[in-house]
Amino acid sequence: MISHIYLRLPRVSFLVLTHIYTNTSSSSGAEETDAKQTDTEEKAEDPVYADIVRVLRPADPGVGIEWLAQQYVRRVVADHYSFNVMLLGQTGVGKSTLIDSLFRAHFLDDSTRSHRLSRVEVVANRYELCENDVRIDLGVIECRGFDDQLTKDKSYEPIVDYINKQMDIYLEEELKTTHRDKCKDTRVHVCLYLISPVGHGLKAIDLVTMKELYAKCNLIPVIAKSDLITEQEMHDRKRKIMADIEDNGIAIYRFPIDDLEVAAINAKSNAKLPFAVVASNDFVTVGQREVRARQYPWGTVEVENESHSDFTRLRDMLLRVNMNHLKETTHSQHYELYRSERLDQLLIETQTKHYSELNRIESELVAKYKAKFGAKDQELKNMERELHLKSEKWKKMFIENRDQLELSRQELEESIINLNMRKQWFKVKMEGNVDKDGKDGKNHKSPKHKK
Ligand SMILES: Nc1nc2c(ncn2[C@@H]2O[C@H](COP(=O)(O)OP(=O)(O)O)[C@@H](O)[C@H]2O)c(=O)[nH]1
Ligand SMILES: [Mg+2]
Repeated sequence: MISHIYLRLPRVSFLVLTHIYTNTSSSSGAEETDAKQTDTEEKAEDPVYADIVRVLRPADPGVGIEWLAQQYVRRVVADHYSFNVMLLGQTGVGKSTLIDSLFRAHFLDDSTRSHRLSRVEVVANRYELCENDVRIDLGVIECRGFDDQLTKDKSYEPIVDYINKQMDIYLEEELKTTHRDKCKDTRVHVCLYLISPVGHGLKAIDLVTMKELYAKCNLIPVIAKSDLITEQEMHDRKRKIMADIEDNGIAIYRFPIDDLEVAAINAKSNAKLPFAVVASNDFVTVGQREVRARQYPWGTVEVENESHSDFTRLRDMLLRVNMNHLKETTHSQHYELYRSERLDQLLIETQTKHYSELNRIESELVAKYKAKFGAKDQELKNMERELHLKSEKWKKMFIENRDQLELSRQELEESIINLNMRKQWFKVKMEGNVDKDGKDGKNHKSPKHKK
């Protein structure tokens, strides 16, 4: 379900971009600018540096370079900056209350009967949030019925399917346009994984789900309802949860420490993970102010009081400091990984499709050929068989004739030899008769006829 609700918020200061914008005019910003100027002047005097870059300072009142940050802010705001937060955790852990508290608003929630769902249901709503003329298009994605079923080993599937589906939608958009900023972005930029404050370490369902999710989106574990446990219990719970996360190789989102401007605060926040938060939709008057709080017989827990819980730190980390980084990481890390795998898969699917299409065409052609030339084909085959039989017969006859001829040739040769011998004998006899008539008178016998 997608609904569009326009919310004009009291000041939450959620855009890091406004932070850039205000930096140039704030007093601490002015000090920083002075320091940067001195640094630049020093570099300009350095002969080696001066060889490469010459620093020029346009005369006052300036030429407009300083408006670059505002140009960037304007473009981002005009392009409809979208930010999508997923809330995951068992029914009743405090997902809806936390998102309301984070944005100081009241979002749609009809999850009263989510514990009766037969499977996990992912419900997404869209809202337009406006703060000091900066608007964002916020997606609130709540996973209902999580941990409510008897069979839980596949509880993560609808969640993973939803995340993949949004990546697919973005991929489709991206393939259609050349301008990345114009793509409608419904990808999950951060998943707040709410963990019960009581228990030892993480439950099996938490581990299985986190393992499935950490490579798909920026996963931030959060201990909900931290007002229900003592400070010591909270420290123990944090330690055990982090040990389970590390032992199971789950790479949760870490706030970046490569940007010097926010490195210190991010490093401090990383050390406090998982944040233990309190949330509420109730308001209590404390002193002169009305604050979001939980009222107990023994006292009041203020949601935005830094000494009561990590709630303010969580909000600052998500909105004021790292919102852009969460979006960038979603794009450069999780989406890129998904995209390359998906494109490979698409390539294989296309090749398989082409291959089966070729097979189909081939079998169609064979069938058509058979229908058209089937009878002729059989006739040709019969003729071929007959020819083969005839050629075998002729071959046999040829061999028999050849043998017969050979025999006749041998007999003829023998007759010739015999004849020659007789001729010789007669010749000798004739000569003998001549001699007998004239000299010896011996009686010569003729040789026997040799067969
Ligand atoms: N003690 C305590 N109760 C909370 C906190 N946050 C929410 N709750 C309560 O827990 C109940 C369930 O909260 P809800 O936000 O509807 O949970 P969801 O089902 O996860 O969306 C409500 O009665 C809330 O008032 C908290 O930080 N501390
Ligand atoms: Mg809810």
